[in-house]
Amino acid sequence: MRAAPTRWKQKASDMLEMTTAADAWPSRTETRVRWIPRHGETVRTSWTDNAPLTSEQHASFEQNGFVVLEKLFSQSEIALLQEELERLRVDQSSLDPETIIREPSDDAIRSIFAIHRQSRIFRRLAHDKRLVDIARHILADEVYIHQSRLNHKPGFRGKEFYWHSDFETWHVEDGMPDMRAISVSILLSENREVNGPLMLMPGSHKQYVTCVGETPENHFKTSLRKQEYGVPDDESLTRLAEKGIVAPTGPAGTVVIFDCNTMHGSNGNITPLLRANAFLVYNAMFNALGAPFGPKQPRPDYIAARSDARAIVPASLMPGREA
Ligand code: 6CS
Ligand code: FE
Repeated sequence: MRAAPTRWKQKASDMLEMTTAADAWPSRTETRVRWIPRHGETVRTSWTDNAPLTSEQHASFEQNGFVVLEKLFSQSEIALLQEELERLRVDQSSLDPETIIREPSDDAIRSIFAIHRQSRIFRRLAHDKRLVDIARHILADEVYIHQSRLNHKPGFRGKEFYWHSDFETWHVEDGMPDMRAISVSILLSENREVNGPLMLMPGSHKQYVTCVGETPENHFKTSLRKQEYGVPDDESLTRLAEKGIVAPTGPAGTVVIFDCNTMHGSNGNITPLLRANAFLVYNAMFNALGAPFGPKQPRPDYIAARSDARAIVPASLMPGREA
């Protein structure tokens, strides 16, 4: 009789150990798909009058997992970013060749990673007070850049990005502990219905959908051109899409901010029209990367920052007010 409480105690401590060691967001570990609900608020700071988002924008992010901001930047700021985009497209001599990802079918540039470290203009953009304030508001912490990239989706041959949750990849392949990161996409060309704009599934950020298939080592060497692991199953995508699929369109300068777990993707671009954007991922400081949950080898720093995980200082994009 008296032994029972001890056994219970023993059992409780075993369970505690199991809970601390267990992965809260397992993926690519089982042959079946699981939906794991996400609890708690996505926007971690309560809305007040001086928040950097209006109450509608704040509520849209909370409910849908994304928000679209128009006219955040001036015409001259956008022109400056477009000039820099073009400069890097034409001449990559200043870039680390490793950071340039090409289309799977030809040599056209698909993405350039670590642009905030390789370009003064994009470094300023990453530090821009308007963006940093929104990131701090949503994540309720100081922030740093986990990943940055330029996505060119060239006319005629730009290929699609299949449906995915960024967090699924960042957790499994980069060891990002929790859903405390946001992506900011700054459109650098007009995005129309026809030239392969970003598509998002509203509300999908509230469910974590596990993926099937073990990640091969060095997966990034192929996944950034065409992703084959970390891909959700058709049935889950069908269910998530029941709330709709939204493809925000707008002129260059439009900003789309989305949660790291929002299901998204984009079609190819067979139009003659360029589609390009700059992409910045802000992660909460306390959510810094650990060991990957999947492959043993972490991905390179230019894809998932470890060495420069320090808070970024809000500044202004315009010259003369350097970060
Ligand atoms: O693997 C990654 O980290 C990148 N790949 C995709 C398709 N989206 C998120 C991220 O930029
Ligand atoms: Fe993505």
